[in-house]
Amino acid sequence: MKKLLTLCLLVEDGRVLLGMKKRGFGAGRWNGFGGKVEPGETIEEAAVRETSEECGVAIAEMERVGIHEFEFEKERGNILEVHVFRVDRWSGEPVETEEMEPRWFAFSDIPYDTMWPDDRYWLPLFLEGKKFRTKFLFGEDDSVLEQSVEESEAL
Ligand code: 8WT
Repeated sequence: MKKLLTLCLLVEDGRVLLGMKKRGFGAGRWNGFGGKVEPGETIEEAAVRETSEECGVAIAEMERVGIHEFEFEKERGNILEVHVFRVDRWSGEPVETEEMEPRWFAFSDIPYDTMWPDDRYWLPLFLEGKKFRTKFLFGEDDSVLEQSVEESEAL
């Protein structure tokens, strides 16, 4: 079984926009914007919708830069396929919503200790402008049990 999800990171002037998740899955962590792809929706449509819902900005230009396959040890065979987008143009200013409190972080000051533990493996590649494919297996407390991260031109 495979689930499709999106993850969008706005980038401007050497900074990246993260949101503090206020409730639900991943609450208490800084991460990008995104979520499940709904039936009848393309991956890109889902990325645009979720980013609007979670921080109020309308994406004008984005590029898919990575694909993750996340799996949890306690749910083997249930793959979360996460499509990662770098967002380079948008309209509107990020605003706090029920879901997220947005904040800009300098590339040199990323709060890895308060992020999903996979982020420290792949976000540096993202910040270098590289494309990537990853696989992560998570264990108890979302610890990383196995990981592979490779640069990939094609995706
Ligand atoms: C991440 C947002 C995530 N990793 N890096 C995430 N950003 C299922 S593991 C995981 N959500 N979920």
